[in-house]
Amino acid sequence: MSSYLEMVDGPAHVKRLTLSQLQELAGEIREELIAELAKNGGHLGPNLGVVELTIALHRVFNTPVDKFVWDVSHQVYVHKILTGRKSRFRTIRQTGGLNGFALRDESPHDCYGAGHAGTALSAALGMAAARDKKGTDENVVCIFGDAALTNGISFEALNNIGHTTKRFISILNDNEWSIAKNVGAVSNYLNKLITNPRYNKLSRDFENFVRRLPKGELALKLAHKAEGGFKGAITDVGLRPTGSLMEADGRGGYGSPVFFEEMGVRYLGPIDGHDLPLLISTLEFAKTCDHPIVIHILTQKGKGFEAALKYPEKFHGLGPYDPLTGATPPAKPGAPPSYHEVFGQTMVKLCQKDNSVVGITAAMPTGTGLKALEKAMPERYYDVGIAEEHAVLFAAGMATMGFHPVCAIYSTFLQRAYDCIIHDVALQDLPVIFCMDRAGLSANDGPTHHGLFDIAYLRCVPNLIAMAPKDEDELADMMFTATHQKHPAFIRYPRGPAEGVAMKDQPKILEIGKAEVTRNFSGKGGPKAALFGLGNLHSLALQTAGQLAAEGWDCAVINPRFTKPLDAGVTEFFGRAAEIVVTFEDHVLPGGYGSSVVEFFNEKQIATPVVCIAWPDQFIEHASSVDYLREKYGLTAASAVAQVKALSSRREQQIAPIAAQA
Ligand SMILES: Cc1ncc(C[n+]2csc(CCOP(=O)(O)OP(=O)(O)O)c2C)c(N)n1
Repeated sequence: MSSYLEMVDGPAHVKRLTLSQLQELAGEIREELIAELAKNGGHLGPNLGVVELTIALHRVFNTPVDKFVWDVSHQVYVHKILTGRKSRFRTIRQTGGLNGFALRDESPHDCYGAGHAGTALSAALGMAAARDKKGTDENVVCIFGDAALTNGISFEALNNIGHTTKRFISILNDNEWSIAKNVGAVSNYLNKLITNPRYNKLSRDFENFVRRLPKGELALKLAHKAEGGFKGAITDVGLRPTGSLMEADGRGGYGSPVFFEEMGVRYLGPIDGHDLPLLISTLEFAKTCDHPIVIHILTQKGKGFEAALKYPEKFHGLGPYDPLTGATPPAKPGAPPSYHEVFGQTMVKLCQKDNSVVGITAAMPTGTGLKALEKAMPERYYDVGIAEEHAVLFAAGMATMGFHPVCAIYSTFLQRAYDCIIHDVALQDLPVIFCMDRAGLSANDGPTHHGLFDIAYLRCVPNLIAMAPKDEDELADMMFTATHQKHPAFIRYPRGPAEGVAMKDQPKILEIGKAEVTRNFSGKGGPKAALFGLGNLHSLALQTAGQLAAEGWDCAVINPRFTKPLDAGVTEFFGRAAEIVVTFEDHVLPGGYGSSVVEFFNEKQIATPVVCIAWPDQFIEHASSVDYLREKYGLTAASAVAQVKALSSRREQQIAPIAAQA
């Protein structure tokens, strides 16, 4: 760490540095981000883009009294460094370390936690309304990206701002990228705004506007003192030539800020989001406004790191990399493919054979693997923006017209679209297919990103089929099976590498609601245990069976395949045949697969005790690895064996006195 960064440990220190010292601080923070994140990865690009903005915010405002609400909040690393967490920065996203997102219980400077997109405008507006009600004076500042504006909730908030408060500062951080390139009409609109050649006029309007307001002269003086002043900076950035008039918006016209203004939000910008003096002046001015305001800033995702500028999608969020070149370690030879790769390849295969299949992503082409379809068959691929509810309704519409739309949405993000699943897909019994990646833990990201609730939230919904493959070959079978259904079908699978099994050339159709017995009782004696290992925890069930067998147990292992409908025949047979049943699932205990087995036993009056290996009823923190968290929370073979043995000896003790009485 070098000089200014060494000195700064809280917002008060930021306020003491001169402008040129702050500019040096920005450079040092960039170096720190690049060097530290190289070790364990993180959201490098978004954070490099907001260095000046974050410094300016802390220079002008006063957290924790003033409130910063960050959308997604993957871009809060600089904010963490400037709010007393610098010494722990190297622990970010690691076991016991700082979380990678804003977290209310991590610091009073994190007034609002997030991890999902589109939440900031609404939450900040709620805070502003609460402040107005209480009659206090703090500033509420909402920072949201251009892609957050593809999300419905953001629009719901915009619709409401003008009616709700007179004091609301929002900053639209426009870097033209979501994780992938931002898509859709809003993105085009923002592009039209920033390429509008009438910025000189706008800047004059802005000056007049500023002059009329209290402290306006001061704000202008500050602005003009800043390098280039408003006009110069706006001209430099706002008029970045992108080509001919026709190219600017594709239709020969330019955008105007009327959209925001009609929503009752005063629009300022676009301004250079890396011009620290200009940012400071503009924020100073915003503080004086007695009407809601949006400041449109232009930033570069990955600024200061060549590789990140060149590959903004890769550097949005990534694992370890070389801090000089940005190179990432090559895949280990012979390593199994990841589930999302298998999903992507299978989508291409299915689409090639079946004209009714299309793929839909909500701004996650690479993460979900659907990019493979975009490359191979772009006409069968839809990126609808960060808009999960819309994605599901859009799919429902297509399904009414004979298509089999596949919504590739992470388990955690699908939570957004729950009503659409019930009201629009399941109630109308439409054959929409949901491929839920990241079902299970997303260890480094933590609780906002773990996909641990989907079995529970889907199990209670009529009409649907829900599956979990034990390996990648079964994932392909399940996808193929889903395309032959007349009902909604959901497939959950985890983040990361698959099992490394051989894939059949052609997937096969699975019988709905049929489990697979992968290891039967040996019949050689010993107490019997039936282990039901769902999805990626099937291998844990096999491992547990091995350990129990070594201690004299006779174990059967079942791959349930379906969490809805359950295989009644197999579940009843093994439930009655075994002395103990164990269920394994990468999901929370309440309402999960194990719960469904217990309910089923109750219904059938099967008295066999059930040990449920699942995540406990609490939000699971982030950590360096899945293995660490599994160990901590008992999702291991050793824990399963111990629970089986403890239950078995309790039962023996209960039975013994009864036998003695007899
Ligand atoms: C509901 C939801 N869907 C998808 C995501 C995945 N996601 C995280 S960041 C991001 C892009 C955000 O882009 P933008 O808001 O423009 O911010 P930037 O990263 O460009 O600063 C996406 C799609 C999410 N966090 N939440």
